[in-house]
Amino acid sequence: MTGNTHILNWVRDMAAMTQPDNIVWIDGSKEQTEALRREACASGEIIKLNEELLPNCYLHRTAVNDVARVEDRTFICTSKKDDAGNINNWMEPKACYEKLSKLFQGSMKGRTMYVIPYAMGQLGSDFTKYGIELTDSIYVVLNMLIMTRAGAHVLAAMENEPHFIKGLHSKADLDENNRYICHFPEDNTIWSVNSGYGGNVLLGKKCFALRIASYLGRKEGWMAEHMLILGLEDPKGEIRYIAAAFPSACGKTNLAMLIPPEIYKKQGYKVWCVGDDIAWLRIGRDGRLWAVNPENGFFGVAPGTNEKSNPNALASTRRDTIFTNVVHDLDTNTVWWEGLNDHPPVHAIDWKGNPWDYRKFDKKDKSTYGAHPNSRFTSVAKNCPCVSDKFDDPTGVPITAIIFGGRRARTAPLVYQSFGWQHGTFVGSIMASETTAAAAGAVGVVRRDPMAMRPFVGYNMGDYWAHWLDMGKQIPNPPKIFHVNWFRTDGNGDFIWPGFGDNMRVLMWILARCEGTVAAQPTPIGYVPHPEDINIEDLDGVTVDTIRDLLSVDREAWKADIDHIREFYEMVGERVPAALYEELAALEARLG
Ligand code: OXD
Ligand code: MN
Repeated sequence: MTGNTHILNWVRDMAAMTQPDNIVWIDGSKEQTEALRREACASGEIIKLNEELLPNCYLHRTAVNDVARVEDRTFICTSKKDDAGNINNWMEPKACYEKLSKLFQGSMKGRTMYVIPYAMGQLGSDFTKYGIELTDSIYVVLNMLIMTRAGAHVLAAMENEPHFIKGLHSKADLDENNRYICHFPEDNTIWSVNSGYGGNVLLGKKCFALRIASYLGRKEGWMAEHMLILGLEDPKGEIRYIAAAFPSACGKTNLAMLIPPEIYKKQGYKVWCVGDDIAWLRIGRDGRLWAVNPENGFFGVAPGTNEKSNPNALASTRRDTIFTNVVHDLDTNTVWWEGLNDHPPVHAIDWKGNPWDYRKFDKKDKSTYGAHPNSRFTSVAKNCPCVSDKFDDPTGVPITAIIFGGRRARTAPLVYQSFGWQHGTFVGSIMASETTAAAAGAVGVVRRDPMAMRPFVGYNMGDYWAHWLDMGKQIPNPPKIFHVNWFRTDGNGDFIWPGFGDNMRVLMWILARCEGTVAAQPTPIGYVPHPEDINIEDLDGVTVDTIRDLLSVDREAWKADIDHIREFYEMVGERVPAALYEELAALEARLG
């Protein structure tokens, strides 16, 4: 175990409250992990899949009322309400501890408490932070062993460490009316109760690596962002790294694992994945901004993942993976989900555990889906065919460009470049996505999601923007900041840009701008490419005119957006930096 009394005392106190029958320390050994898998198979918590077709893979189903992150039950508990800000739900820390203590009281009776020592980041790196998660769920343990670096070696590294993130999780009764995901950034503490769904219970991910880490980043002078990291290698073997923030379910995993179009592949271009969801960024000794992916695996959305959309992600799921809420194919003892292929299994069980008849499937009726739309795979990053050889590098990778992106039918062009860091921060702050016909509710409703961090900033959004502006002043050689929109539609509502691998054509323009080898046209919103500078070689049905249309700046749509942005800033409140209001006024003036 450990001699670290900070850890021992805290585990003792949490056990006194939750009253587990046993306490088991997770060491990460093959033997212990295998024994836990056997126990979870025996209890039905997980199902072992076909060892030949999907070696070392398992299927888990959550409770039907527990399938996604719960933003309305997620709280930031700072002593002052203003420090959490208007975007976050807030509870006074003492009141929250008291309220949740009642739910945790005796919640592990008859169960085992697992103690998971884990690190976010590679051991020995300046970036790395430690956490301990206490949980009564073997599913959580098995996922954390994939998603983080966890086990005895981490506990040994924490031997003299007073600072670690204290995470307490109990499934309790899975009561959705008493489900709480609470963060106490001033105490380095996370309490999560009455859920068993990944984003609510794998406390290293959104809770620690984004909410608590963003708070620590501000205090300590670094940044925690909802960003993928990819490396683009040119034929000379030089690799440039890009970090990109998109709202949840806008294709971060697909972009991070992009397959270059044939025209680039045959010249020797390659794309390497460093991370698909979270980036921690620090100023390096060379004055550039450096990034690591603090995670160790991918917690990806299964539906829509296939051989064409993302062969690398699919390949990552072919072994050592935990599938959650997908279809169980009984004939082959494998898994399936909507969009995997055109061969749904004939004898199958759906995500709720009921027999599933694929012939009744109706795209418009969610109740006929075999896999839940938010069903997931938890896969080992190192199993990804395009994982970067810098994945484990404790120094991380230097970032050349930052990209923000959203899903906009008309307003945002395919790509534009900000005028500089301050304007780039403004561009990030006004990021937005529109709801699509695929989801319930009105079509085209704009949700502002600044830097894709709306659900994940662990403090006041205005202070977060101020921190971005401060960082810009401190980075001697900052990345250039861009905005992309893969989702412009034509009059019929069809996407104009092919997306997926062809997004590399846009990345090439972005990198050329960073090198200073291509010109651009200044517009009121930023620098937009000359249409002929986006490479459309071998791109069926896309002409220079298509690109011209994709790059057009619709002034009226932007003017209409200004009011929406101002309303949003007012909602964020008094701490919105003056510099961002100045950028808004300047944009308005440029639009005329
Ligand atoms: C998310 C995720 O919801 O990564 O953003 O799971
Ligand atoms: Mn995410």
